[in-house]
Amino acid sequence: MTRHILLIGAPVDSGKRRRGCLMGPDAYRTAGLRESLTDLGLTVTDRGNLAPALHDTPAPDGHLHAWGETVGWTRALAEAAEAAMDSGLPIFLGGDHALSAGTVAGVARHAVRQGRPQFVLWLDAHSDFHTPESTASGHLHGTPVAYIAGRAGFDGFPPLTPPVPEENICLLGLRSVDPAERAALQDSRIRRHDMREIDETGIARPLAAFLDTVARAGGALHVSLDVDFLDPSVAPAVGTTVPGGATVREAHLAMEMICDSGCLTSLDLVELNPFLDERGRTASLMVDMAASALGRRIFDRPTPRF
Ligand code: 6HN
Ligand code: MN
Ligand code: MN
Ligand code: MN
Repeated sequence: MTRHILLIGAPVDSGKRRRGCLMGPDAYRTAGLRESLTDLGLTVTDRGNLAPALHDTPAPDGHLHAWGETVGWTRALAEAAEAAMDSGLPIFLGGDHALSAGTVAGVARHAVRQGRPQFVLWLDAHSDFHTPESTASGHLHGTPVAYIAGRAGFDGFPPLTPPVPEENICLLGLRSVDPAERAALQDSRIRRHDMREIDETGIARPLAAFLDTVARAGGALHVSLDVDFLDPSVAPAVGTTVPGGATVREAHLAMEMICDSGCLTSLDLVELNPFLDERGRTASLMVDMAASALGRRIFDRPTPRF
C-alpha cells in the first residue's frame, strides 16, 4: 500500500432526528485513527472537518427532515471527495449515512474522468434504498443508495453523471429492509446479501465474488461502512441498532479481504454516535476496522479463493 491517506471530517448530523453523529470525526481522532495508520507505515494527512455548502433548496415534501442542510452537505462533500481522489485515498469520518450521497457522487465523478468503472460496497444492516417519496421516517440517511443508483426525487442534489450502475453496487449485512425498499431492490440488479446468507455461507464467499468482479474490471472501489453492520453487542454507539449483526471477526475478515483485493480507493466510516458509546469502545473498534482495511495483519498470508 503506497497511497497517501487523507482523513476528511464530515460531521453530518442532518440525516435523521437523533443528534450526535456530528461528534464522530473527533471521536475517531481521539481513538487514534491517524496513529493506527501511521503505525502501518502509511503517510496520513488530516484535512480537518468540512462544512455544508449554502443551502436554499426547498424540500419536495414536508415530511423530509433537514432537506436543505443535506443538499448543502452533499454538494460540499461531492466537491471535496472528487478533489481528494487526486491526492490519495480519502477516509471520510462521519457523520451519519446521508454523507455518502456526497462522497460517492464525488468519487464516481473522478472515476469517470479516469475512465474507470466505479463500484460501491455498502456494509450495513439497512439497505438505505428509500427515495424521498418512499421514506416513511423522512430521514435522508435511509436514502443514499437510491441517490447513487440514480433513482428519482432528489431535487437540488448534485446530478450524478452517470449514476453508479446497479450491478456495481453490493449491499452486505442486511437485516432491516423496509417493504418499499425490498420491492425496489427486488426490481433492481443491485447485489444484496442478507445476514441469513452470511450465516449459511460465511461472509467470505459473497464478498470474494464481488471483489473479484471489481478487480477484473479494474474498478475503483468505494466502501461505506455503517457502524450498524456490526452487532450492537460489540458496537453500541449507533442510533439504529439491529440485533444479529456481523461479529468482530466477520467484520475484520471483510476488511482484510478488501485490503487484499488491492481495489480500495475510498472509505466512509459512518453513523458513529459518540453520545451513545461506552468508554469509546465503538470508536476504537471502527478505528481497528479502518486499520484492517489498510493493511493491519496478524500474519501475512494470501486470501484463499472461494
Ligand atoms: N442508516 N429504513 C429506516 C428509515 O428510516 O428509512 C432506517 C434507515 C437507517 C439508515 O442506518 O444509515
Ligand atoms: Mn485524478
Ligand atoms: Mn446506513
Ligand atoms: Mn444502518
